[in-house]
Order: sequence, then C-alpha cells, then structure tokens
Amino acid sequence: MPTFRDLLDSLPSDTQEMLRTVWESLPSTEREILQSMFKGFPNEANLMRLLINLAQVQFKYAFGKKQKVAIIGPANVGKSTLYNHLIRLKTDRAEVSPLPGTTRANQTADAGLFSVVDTPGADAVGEVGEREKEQAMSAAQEADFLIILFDAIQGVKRTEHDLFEELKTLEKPYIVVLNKIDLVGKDSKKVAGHVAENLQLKPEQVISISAKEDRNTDKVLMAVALTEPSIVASLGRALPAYRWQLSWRVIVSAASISAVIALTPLPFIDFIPLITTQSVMVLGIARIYSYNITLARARELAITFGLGFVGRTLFQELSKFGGIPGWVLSAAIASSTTVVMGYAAAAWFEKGEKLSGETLRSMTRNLTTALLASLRDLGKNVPNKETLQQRISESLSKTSLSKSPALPDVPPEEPPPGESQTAEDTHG
Ligand SMILES: Nc1nc2c(ncn2[C@@H]2O[C@H](COP(=O)(O)OP(=O)(O)OP(=O)(O)O)[C@@H](O)[C@H]2O)c(=O)[nH]1
Ligand SMILES: [Mg+2]
Repeated sequence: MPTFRDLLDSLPSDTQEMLRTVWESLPSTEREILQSMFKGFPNEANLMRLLINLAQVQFKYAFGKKQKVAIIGPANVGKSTLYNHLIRLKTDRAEVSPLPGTTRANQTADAGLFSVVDTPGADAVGEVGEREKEQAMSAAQEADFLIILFDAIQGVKRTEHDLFEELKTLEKPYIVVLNKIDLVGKDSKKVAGHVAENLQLKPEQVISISAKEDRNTDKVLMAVALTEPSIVASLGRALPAYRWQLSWRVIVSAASISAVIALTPLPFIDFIPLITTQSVMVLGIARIYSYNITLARARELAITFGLGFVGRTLFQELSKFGGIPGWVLSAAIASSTTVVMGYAAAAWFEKGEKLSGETLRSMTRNLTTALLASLRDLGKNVPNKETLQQRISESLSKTSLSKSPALPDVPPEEPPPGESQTAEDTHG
C-alpha cells in the first residue's frame, strides 16, 4: 500500500514543492489524519473507482467547486482512452481511434471528485494542428492540474520535449504519465527510465500505465487526490462504506455457501463445516480492513461472536411452530448467522467494537425471517445448489445491509486489541 510519501515521490520535484505548500497550510493534526488515510486507499483501478463513487456524493455537498484536471500530450498517445476511464457517465465518452487527430476539440466531464478535460493532440503539425494545439494549451491554462501523457513506443523526442518544457512554464502541478506500457513488454522499466532521463526526471517520477488495459490508472487517480486535501478527506470519509461494500461481497458468497452446507444431512447442531466457511469469510474481511491474521485466529474470532449458539436456539424455537420445511429453516438460519457474523467481524475490524449479544440475536432473527419468506415458495423439495445460492444472494441484496455500511464513519485510531495492522496491501 503506497504511503503519502511514496505518492509524493512519484511526482516531479517542482510539483512536489507546490503540493507541499498546499499540505503545509493545513493544521498539523488534520494533515496527519489525512496523510494516514492513504494507507487505506485501494491500489487497484476498479476499487479506486468504487471508492470515488462512494465519496463523490458527499463531496458534492461539502465542496462546491471541483478541481479541473486536463490530459495533455501529443496526438494518439491515448489521452481519450485515459479520459474514458476517469469519467463517470458513459454519455460523456470520447471517441478513440488508431488515427492520430481523432479528438478535435476540448471535452470536459465529471470524474466524481474532480472534472477532467480531454484535449486534442498538442504536437502541432500544419494549420489544423496549430488550432488543436491552441485548444490543448488553453485547457492546460484553465486547469488546476495537468496529466502530461506520452506514448511508450513513440518515446520522448524533440517535439515531446519541447511540449513538456512549454507546459512547465504554466507553473501548474502536473504528473508525467507514460502510456501503452503494455506494448513494450519486459523492457518497460528501461523505456520509462529513458523517458525520465530525457525529461530530466527521476525514474520514479514517470508513472507507467496502460490506459487500454486499465493498468496502473489508480496511480493517476491517487496523484490527482494528492493535489487536493478535500479530495483526500472525502475519500477517507467514504472508506468505511467502501470497506463494507467489499466485505458485503465476501459475506454474500459465504452466506450462500452456508445455505448449501446446511442442506447436507448432518444434524444442524453440528456447526463444524459452517464454521470453516465462516472462518474463511472472517479472514477475507480482515484483509479488507488490512488486518493480517491467520486462519486459526479468524476461526477463533468467528467462534467468539457466538452465532453458532444463536443459530441453534433460533432453530429449536422456530421448528416448534411447524409448517416450515426443515431444509428451509436450516438454510435460512445458516445464511443469516453467517451474514450477521460477517457484520460483526466488519464492526470489530472497523472500530474494535464487539456488538452485543442482543444486537446479534435480533439481527439474526430479522434476517432469518426475511430469508424464510423468500425460500418458502421453493417447497418441500430441496432445490439444487445453484438455485439455492442464487436465491440467497438475491434476497440478501434486497436487505438494507447490502447498501448502508451501517458502520461507524470514523476510521479506527488503534487496531482492535490483539490484532496487528500491516501497512502492506492485502486487498484484492
Ligand atoms: N496498446 C495500447 N494501445 C492504447 C493504449 N491507450 C490507447 N491505445 C490505443 O491508441 C490509439 C489512440 O488512442 P486515443 O485514446 O484515441 O488517443 P488520443 O491521444 O486521444 O489521440 P488523439 O485524439 O488523436 O490525439 C487507439 O487505437 C487506442 O486504442 C494503451 O495503453 N495500450
Ligand atoms: Mg483523443
């Protein structure tokens, strides 16, 4: 997981200086909180986009004006391809083609926490080229931040170098991004090093990406975030919801497997196979929260939540009523106890809080009732695994737990007792 420092180091020195001024203007406690948030940010483009999606809702209300980020570079380097990865609405998509000169005019769209401008190629040739270059330069002038994009195959020659120097005179913060790195194979380090040298940058100050394959585009997003503390603040505030959404996926999958396990003709009292599925789930959730624990520890935790007992009691209670096929009851209880355990684990990792027995019981009861209602029409005959898993996932996606994080919105200051939080990324 990159730290604030690592990210800062990936920017050209003059930009680092500019951003340092921005960050140093913050009160030191706030700065430290914001800087520590970077550790929790994902390092995968899709996950970063999920976090931005969650963050942008409140960002709209908290801060009116969005930073303007312009993508500038020679023709055909992949500016529009990168732009299409950053925008939120499909309707804002830019045309991409192998022909240089595809983009003829600036195009601006919302990218959630900032707005992004796609520009025509800025390496003027002929009269048309001049006009396009003017457009690109005016976008650069109006922007708060520049993504200067080059092509790994074309490299940086005289024209590219001149463009770079010209952009630098605008004195805007910027990053240098080398696109199409997928085309250079194992030489990628060497190629990027060469480009860095030509631009008089350190090798780590050139960010290699493949816009086409959506590789390393998260680094571009992180660099943009770095330019604006309010973006970092919004992302940080969205972290609990983000972690919950990832955990939810793990939980739903474990819950549907639990339902299938409960179909096997073991006495339901025997929770052994269930606890294994649940332990793997707790381990998965721990990773999402960057806790480095073993399966054995996850199993211990899973048992601590006491959901096995809650499930057994509920089973005895509900089976007295009759009228519910046994398999339906087993499957519903096995799933709901798994979901509630996942929830309890997330609450534990998020803020080190152990939910009360009462909370766990009432959650399990409510969820069981909902699942019973949705499984009942399957009748007395046990369905096949796929049907059951599908049905469980569908019913769970309708519950309020699926969307609302329902978890505290402050990141934990201290890891829960007995756990060690690692800086290393364990997501994905
Ligand atoms: N292999 C590879 N091809 C890419 C990558 N990014 C873009 N391309 C391709 O490069 C060509 C140009 O991409 P565009 O996004 O249109 O480039 P542009 O910089 O917007 O081009 P203009 O608008 O003409 O200035 C297209 O064929 C893309 O599919 C990449 O990361 N790897
Ligand atoms: Mg284009």
